[in-house]
Amino acid sequence: MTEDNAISNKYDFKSIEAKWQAVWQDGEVYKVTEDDSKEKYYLLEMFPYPSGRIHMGHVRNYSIGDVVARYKRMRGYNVLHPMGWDAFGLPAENAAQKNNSHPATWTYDNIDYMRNQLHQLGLSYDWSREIATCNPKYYQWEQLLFIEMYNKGIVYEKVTTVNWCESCQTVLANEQVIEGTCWRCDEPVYPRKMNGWFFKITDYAEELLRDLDQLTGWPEKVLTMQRNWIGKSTGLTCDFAVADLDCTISIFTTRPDTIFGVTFMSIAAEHPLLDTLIAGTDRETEIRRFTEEILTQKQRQSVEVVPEKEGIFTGRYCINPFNGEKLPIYVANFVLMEYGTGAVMAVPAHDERDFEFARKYGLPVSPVVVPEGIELDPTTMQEASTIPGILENSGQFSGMDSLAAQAAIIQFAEENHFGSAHVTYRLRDWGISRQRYWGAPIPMIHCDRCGVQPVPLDQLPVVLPEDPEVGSACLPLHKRPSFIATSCPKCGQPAERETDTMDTFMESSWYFARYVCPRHTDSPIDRDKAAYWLPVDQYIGGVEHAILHLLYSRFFTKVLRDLGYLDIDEPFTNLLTQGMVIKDGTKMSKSKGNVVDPNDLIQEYGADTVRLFSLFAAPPERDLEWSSQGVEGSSRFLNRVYRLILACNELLDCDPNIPAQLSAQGRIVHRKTHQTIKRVTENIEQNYHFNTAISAMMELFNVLSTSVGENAQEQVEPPVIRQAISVLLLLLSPMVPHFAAEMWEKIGNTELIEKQPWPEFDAEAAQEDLLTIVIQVNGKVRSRLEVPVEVTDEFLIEKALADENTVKFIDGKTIRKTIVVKKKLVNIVV
Ligand code: ANZ
Ligand code: ZN
Repeated sequence: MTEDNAISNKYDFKSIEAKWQAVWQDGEVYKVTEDDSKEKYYLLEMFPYPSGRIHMGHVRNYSIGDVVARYKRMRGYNVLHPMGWDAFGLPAENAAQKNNSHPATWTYDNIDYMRNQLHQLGLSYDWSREIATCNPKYYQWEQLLFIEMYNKGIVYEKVTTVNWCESCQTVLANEQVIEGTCWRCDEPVYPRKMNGWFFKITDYAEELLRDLDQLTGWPEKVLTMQRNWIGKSTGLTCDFAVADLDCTISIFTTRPDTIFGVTFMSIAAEHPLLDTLIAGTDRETEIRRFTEEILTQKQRQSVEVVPEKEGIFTGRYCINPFNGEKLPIYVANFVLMEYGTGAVMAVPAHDERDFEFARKYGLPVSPVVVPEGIELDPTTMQEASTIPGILENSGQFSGMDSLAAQAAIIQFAEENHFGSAHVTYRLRDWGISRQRYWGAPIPMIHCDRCGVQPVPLDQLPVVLPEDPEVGSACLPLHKRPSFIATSCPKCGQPAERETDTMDTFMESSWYFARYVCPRHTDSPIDRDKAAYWLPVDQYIGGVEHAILHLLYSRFFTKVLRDLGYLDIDEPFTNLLTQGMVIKDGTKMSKSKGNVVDPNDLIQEYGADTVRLFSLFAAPPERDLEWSSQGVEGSSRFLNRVYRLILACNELLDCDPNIPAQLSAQGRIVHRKTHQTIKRVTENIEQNYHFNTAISAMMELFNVLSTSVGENAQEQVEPPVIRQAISVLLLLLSPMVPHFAAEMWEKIGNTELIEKQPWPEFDAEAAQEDLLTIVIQVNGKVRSRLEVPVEVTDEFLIEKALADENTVKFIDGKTIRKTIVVKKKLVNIVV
């Protein structure tokens, strides 16, 4: 092959991609405004953290989103497709410290670099809406919302025991503690007492749970994770009178059906009644020593690490109100004061923790819920029996099914006024205080005289000081005297600013709403624009955000609704969680050292090839296994389409009308064209299975390539070829937009391909011609089959073997051979 040939054999992706990116940008092709004449479609991908460079996970996420955005535009929707930066966070501080620069510099440099990378991918964003959450023009609204929430009682301050990561010097939400270690640095996390700000997300627990039922466009597994995170359970709180004292201890249980199996009671070391129980008794000193030990142990223990169960008898007893039994009261290290009532009715026969405790301290085990077909012998039981069954030794409830008994026992307690049904949630209030520098300052002021005061609204934003003070650019706010000093908005006397910054999950909890009016200066959200655009119709992102980010966004949506900004209950109608990009079976990540840099790929193959590969290699929800052959293959396909179009360019200059009568091959191409439109459309509409859509387009290409040029077997009418190629380009255009735009222009179109409607398929044209195939068994005609003209041998054999008549004549014998004569017969030899 000569040099010249080699060049014309491949399309020049570099200049083509640059050309179309400029056309889109200069023409503001993807800029949108509200337009009541069209149906809106809001497509959103999770915005990236500006870590430095985009990775294959981003490429995948954004390629998927871009196909949907471009497809919906061609279907006539007014598509909002914005992009921005989740720009606050710890990595900026770490990097700044390492490079002796400022987090803001690092962040904005990264944003510039990554914006350029996204540009090179040809993603169809409305860039006029770009936001960076570290910009005061963004977080000023977050501060305003914080104050409005404070005024409404959704924000409060309290001293709590928090999860403290020493190495990150920060408080972590429970969700950020993974098996006792920090989600970011893997170091152990310890409890610590601290003042902090909280959102009352628990006020919304029931609604957050209930509205999951509306989210029919979310994956079932994400709904389940949300449900479990909220963790609703209905139980019983019940009062047990203390013997010889005039007081009662209230317990909380989720298993009221086991109430006749209680053999002792355990209370938390911090339980307020403990003093009353032991005051003046001879065991007082010993018990106090023990509880102090538990409490210090708790302080030192890394969170979520389960200690050995320990307890001590208080010397007191209480009375089970159901059967009058006298039960010893213990202090136990595994009973939490923060949960339920801080006291537990212990049922060793049916609760693991109680069983362990009872065996250790020689307390009785008394089974009352007997699963069918199982015998529970209290002396030989090796573990608690936690499954449902039939009640025994349970007074008037004996013989009842344990589930039914729960309701009956709660009702009995309520009727007799010693207990009541009690709903609890696993969900805790959201602690949003962070002691880090690179975040939005919490807009509050502490005054010695007037207490805590919100910053007056006309003094917002409270700007994060970006000038470095003494030494370090990342000094937290509590070490910056010039930031702290202010005056009280109420009494005017010197006061101090709050120095905590907000959890960076805050910014991402409402950014989707800010995109509808990113430059709006009167309020955080323009109500009219929000009413037009929201909710987001399709949200796309990684499953790692399936719990927290989505829960917080849902919470914020409800809060924004209650503050009067929105009139929706849920932010995201449909959710797609894409799989990971993996290489040799492990997740692609810097720490694994198996990263493929999309930049290198774009340089070598062009953006369209990279996009096509990431769409073709797997359906979106599955993991995508990286393969360099796959990338090569995608590149080869595009070049083959390119050469085919060049080869038949002259044919395309013809009357576009399809003649009524077509040649045999013309009919095949025409049919395939319409079948492909149908398949691609269905694949996109039903479940975004772009991989099968691309396969369908490849099939169309294969039929076309046997119909034109030197290899053509039969002459095909030019209008049929012209239509097939146009359709192929239109269907390809959401996936490989630069390539399709260029080819579209090359075949003589003057209007942008982006402005074309999605092709309609003609059902009649897509209809298969049917053929009658003869089926023989051992050479004798036994049956006939009606099948489409275009079928594979495998399909024919499969059909033949399933045919009733054939089966009769095969008569269970072993099949030795099958012979197919194309379009005529199948012979089965037995
Ligand atoms: C009796 C019982 C019998 C229980 C049984 C369980 C099984 P979840 O389901 O996680 O909400 N509990 C209550 N308050 C506690 C506290 N402050 N610290 C430690 N444990 C506490 O857990 C509820 C169950 O945890 C309650 O139901 C109680 O033990 C225990 F076969 O009561 B159960
Ligand atoms: Zn004051």
